[in-house]
Amino acid sequence: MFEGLRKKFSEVIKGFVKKEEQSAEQQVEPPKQEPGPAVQIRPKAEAKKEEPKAVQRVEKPVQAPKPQVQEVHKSAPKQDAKTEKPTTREKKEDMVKVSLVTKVKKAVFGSVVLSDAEIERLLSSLKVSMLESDVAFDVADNFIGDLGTRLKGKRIESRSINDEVVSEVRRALLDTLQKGSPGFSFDERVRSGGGEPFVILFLGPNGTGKTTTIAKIASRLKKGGVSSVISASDTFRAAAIEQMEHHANRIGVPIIKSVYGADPASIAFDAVAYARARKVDVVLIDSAGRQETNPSLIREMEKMVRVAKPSMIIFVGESTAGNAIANQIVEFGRHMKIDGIVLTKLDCDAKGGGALSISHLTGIPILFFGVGEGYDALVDYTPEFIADAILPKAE
Ligand SMILES: Nc1nc2c(ncn2[C@@H]2O[C@H](COP(=O)(O)OP(=O)(O)OP(=O)(O)O)[C@@H](O)[C@H]2O)c(=O)[nH]1
Ligand SMILES: [Mg+2]
Repeated sequence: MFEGLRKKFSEVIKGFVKKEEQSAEQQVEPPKQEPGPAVQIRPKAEAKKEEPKAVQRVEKPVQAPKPQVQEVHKSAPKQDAKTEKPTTREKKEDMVKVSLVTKVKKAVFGSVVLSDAEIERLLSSLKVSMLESDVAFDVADNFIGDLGTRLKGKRIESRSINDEVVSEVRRALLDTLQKGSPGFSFDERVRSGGGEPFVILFLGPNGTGKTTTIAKIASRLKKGGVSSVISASDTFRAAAIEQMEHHANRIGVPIIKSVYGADPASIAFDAVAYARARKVDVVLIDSAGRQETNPSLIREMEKMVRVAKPSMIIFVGESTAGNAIANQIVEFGRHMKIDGIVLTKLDCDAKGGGALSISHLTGIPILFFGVGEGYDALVDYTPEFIADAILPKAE
């Protein structure tokens, strides 16, 4: 689950932090040839003597980030005011002197400003890592933009560069993922029927995990004290009814079933009637796997929607299908309103790009992740779950 992103993020962040820590060490340690008092701005001639070493370090873009120079101009107006308009060379020398002052200031405050050039490199490497893991371009872009704003010009304690950078990456990731959050609680929503059963129709391509997800949700509802009945409305695939029945029996929830070839919509209708009569809270309707491109199967599904009048339609897609799921959802969405997504088999998906992108691409929230075959292997979509899985622990 997200192994690819975790590894890449870890490598990229480590590389960045290492460079920044080295740079901070150089900045924090006062140069050897000018101990203590040399902090003060000295006459040009003296500065010139030591120029080669200082100039080399300061002029490197990485070691002389913009903020240092800006900071310097703020603190050096007195000297400038006294002198006549400086020549370019004088300006350069002033920058060198000022930079030395800044270095010592940093020694006092123990903090550094990250290099803009290195931040750009970090952002670009993280973006490539995301794209390689199938994260949609817009999502990667959004994340990088947010992270750039957070890091640029940020003053960081030189001892905690790693922790600060990791936590800013995490915050940017959470912000980006927040946009895909459902904004409602599934458990509360299913209880909102007001005496009427809450009817959920599950649909999606073949073999994505619809039947297993229904079993997981029935088990979860039961544990939470919510009653449910299952409609075995896949009358198409061999053994589909027995499979659903096996799960229902193991979990201990009623199932309404018929024979192969029977009308799936009428079984769903019977299940809703059963729930109404017995005051069952939730109806979970299974359906045969179908491609969004098959018109007769789509018509059958439309009939189910008309007859069972679901309170919620959930699309079940396989995480490994990546962003192709978004196209499937858009196609299904032309015929019925999809309210939520369950992304299964995340445990088998080393990339996980779809998990980060599908809500952005479709505007439909992911409700749950399937993370295994057991009944408990269903987790709520939360930005924190993804961030925890992707980000290296701070060392
Ligand atoms: N590893 C893993 N396997 C899963 C997950 N969800 C479902 N599966 C497995 O995927 C296979 C297909 O699951 P089903 O629930 O039968 O899928 P379906 O969508 O109902 O399939 P059809 O009815 O044929 O369209 C089964 O072997 C499940 O155990 C998951 O989150 N992780
Ligand atoms: Mg099935």
